[in-house]
Amino acid sequence: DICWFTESMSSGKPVVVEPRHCLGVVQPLATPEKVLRTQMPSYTCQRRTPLNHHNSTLTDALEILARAAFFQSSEVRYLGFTRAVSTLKSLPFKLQSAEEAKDLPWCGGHCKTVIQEILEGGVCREVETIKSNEQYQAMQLLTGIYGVGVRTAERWYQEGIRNLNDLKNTESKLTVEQRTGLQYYKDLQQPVTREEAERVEQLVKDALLRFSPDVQITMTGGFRRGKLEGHDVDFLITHTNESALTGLLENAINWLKSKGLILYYHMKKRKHTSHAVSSLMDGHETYYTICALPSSSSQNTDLEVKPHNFVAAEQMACLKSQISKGWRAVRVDLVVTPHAEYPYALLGWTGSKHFERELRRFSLHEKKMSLNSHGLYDTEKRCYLPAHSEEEIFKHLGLTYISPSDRNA
Ligand code: DCT
Ligand code: MG
Repeated sequence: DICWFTESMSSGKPVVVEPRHCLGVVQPLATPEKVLRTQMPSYTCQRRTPLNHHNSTLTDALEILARAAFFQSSEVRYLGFTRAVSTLKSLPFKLQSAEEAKDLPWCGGHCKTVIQEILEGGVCREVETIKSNEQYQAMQLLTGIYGVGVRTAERWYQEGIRNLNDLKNTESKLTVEQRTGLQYYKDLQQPVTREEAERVEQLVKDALLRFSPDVQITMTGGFRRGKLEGHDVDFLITHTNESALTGLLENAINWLKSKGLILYYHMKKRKHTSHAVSSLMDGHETYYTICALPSSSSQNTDLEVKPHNFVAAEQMACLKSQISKGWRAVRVDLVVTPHAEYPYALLGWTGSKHFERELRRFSLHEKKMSLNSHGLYDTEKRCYLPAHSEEEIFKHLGLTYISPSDRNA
């Protein structure tokens, strides 16, 4: 029922529910909350998931279980917990009891037990045990290094590596990407603020417009969804004239490099994946970079004038160090897309990751269509469905349009 969320969530108020006639008997009036719970659609892309929601104690705990499952490469459990998290994030009220959870998609079984423990006692023992587990802590730390995935972190852990100091002796064995990740570790751990993202946008625009005055540049990822902070800044670049895109990003990157604004980059251009094997990450020309973002002129005075007792001491030290060196390292991803694919690329790079995953699962299982950041392929009619906007893509899929700020699944 795609209408499920439209009235109720936009107003933030529960819907008025009419009595139902069933087998000739008038059923008692269900509470609006119960209707919302029992009728919640199962796919994330069929409902709104705002940035701020009502169940963060539960979602924080379940996200730890999801991460632990991810570290153990247990995809089924990872997806199970992630789907439960996403359900709770789109619930427009605070869940009161585990009994209520049983009506919600993906919130039964193991998740229900976790929800019950937290709602009744404030904490979940399993989650607390994971948080204090040495391997979990090491995996969290090591996968936080740019260029280090779960498999590498797992191998390092087995070799006895527990922290960044342990890695110093093995530096020769690291890839260039990992060495760079280690070198800028502190800066890259600091969340990028919206203000910093906007200054990065200015740098990227200055560089690109130098080579092509009509190029179109859009900030995507978490910032497009309204997040105030992110782990990086993502940009999508296109031009109505496709030939203007040839070599454009390379020129812009070289220019930024010559100004000392690029600390590291690598480019990936994967082959255009066939729609029969729809992959998560697609084949657009993508530059993964680390930029040196110059400190803003106001930053220095800000730090002296404003009381910063809400900032942790370590964070404060990092901020001070960034100011004294005059810049901070920021992860920036730049993606080039042909204009005809732009709406699909925009939808794909806006995220969230889980929203994208669900959109693709819905397309394939419910509509027999294969979706990726290049297009939408109808496997029954055997044709591609062009689109001029994100709205049109939702329409092709028979889904109500969901704005970026409601894709925070
Ligand atoms: N993406 C995806 N699948 C992946 C990785 C990324 O669909 N495996 C898409 C969705 C989000 C977008 O690319 C940008 O990725 P991130 O920067 O990793 O995510 P984000 O939502 O922008 O998170 P953050 O705010 O922390 O940068
Ligand atoms: Mg991002």
